[in-house]
Amino acid sequence: KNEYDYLIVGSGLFGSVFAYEATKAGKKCLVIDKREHIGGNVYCENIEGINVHKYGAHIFHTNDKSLWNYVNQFVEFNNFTNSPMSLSKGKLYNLPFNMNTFNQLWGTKTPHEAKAKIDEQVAIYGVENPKNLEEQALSLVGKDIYDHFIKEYTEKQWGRKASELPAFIIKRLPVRFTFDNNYFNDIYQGIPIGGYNKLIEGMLEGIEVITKTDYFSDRNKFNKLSNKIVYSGKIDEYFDYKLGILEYRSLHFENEILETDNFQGNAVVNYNDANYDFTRIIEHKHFEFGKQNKTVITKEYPQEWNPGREAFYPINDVKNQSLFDEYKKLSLEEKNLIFGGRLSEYKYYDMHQVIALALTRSKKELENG
Ligand code: GDU
Repeated sequence: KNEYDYLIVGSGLFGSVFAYEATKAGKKCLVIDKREHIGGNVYCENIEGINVHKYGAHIFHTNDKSLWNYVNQFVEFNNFTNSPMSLSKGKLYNLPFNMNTFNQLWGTKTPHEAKAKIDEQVAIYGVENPKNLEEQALSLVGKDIYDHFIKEYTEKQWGRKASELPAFIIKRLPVRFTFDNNYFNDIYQGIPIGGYNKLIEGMLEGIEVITKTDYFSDRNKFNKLSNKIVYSGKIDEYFDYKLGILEYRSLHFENEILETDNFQGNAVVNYNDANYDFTRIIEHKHFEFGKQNKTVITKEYPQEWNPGREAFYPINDVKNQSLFDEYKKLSLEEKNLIFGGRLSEYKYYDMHQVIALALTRSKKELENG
């Protein structure tokens, strides 16, 4: 018998939820992570007393009450509401697209006026069956909104023409005919009070964790330690890239500490215009209503990805998706292995989706074994 029931590769949300559930069921787990800290991309670095979202802004939201209660058992969440602003052609607008945005853009005052404006533009620029992001956006919201808030932002974000991107990316963004700047439609939303590290630490409390340890540095040794492996890394790397490399979009973050208590008055300001190389500025203190004297801001620069860089957004185009499907087939043939999470499923997941998935997978696994 091996020393552990589960070796968990990666201490992000998938691995941490799985480890917590398995331990609760009486299983022995070892969690390893190649980074020097736990938490994967939700990890926060404390700078000047501010929790800096080191791998990009994370705002928790869900419609599922049991999931909300689940995360709140580890750390209480605050009532932060994401209401990003967008700087476009020198002027600030509310997001997501709602009555405030339409008023700022066109001076429309009623839903009727705003709808008429959008309908008029959709009639001119929309198409019957949108085949790409540009056509999708023009068909949903028309040209003014597309030109002010979507085209340039999207082309920076993805490094490709909007007409060459899949339509589904833009379906994430809500369009509303109410004066509601809440970016998310979900009932529950917030940030852990004291930061995301508390969430992960709560899940991994009492569980053996080794950081700065790369599974691939000695996978034979690690495989022998446990009966089963729970893997949340890149699926193509698991198979030594033998079918090819899955592509991603990467990000580069530049932090600045500023000698002011309030730089932009909001956690998230998107920079639509192409003359800025970054897509947004995050001012982290606002996630927790911080009262510190200084502030920390992060400029987010999209980057081409290569295997040496951090993999952030999967490129779910036809080519990459079919390569993923091939890897997925291989993964289903592996015994004693459980895959899960954004990188091993090559999916643009939000946090609540990853947690829900880890709960389902661990339940199934622990009931059977
Ligand atoms: N988009 C625009 N203009 C914008 C914002 C987005 O065109 O001002 C397009 C882009 O193509 C983008 C897509 O819409 O790729 C999706 O936008 P999201 O803001 O949902 O993209 P992200 O995943 O980068 O956003 C992340 C989280 C969100 C939220 C956000 C912070 O996934 O849930 O937390 O950061 O406001």
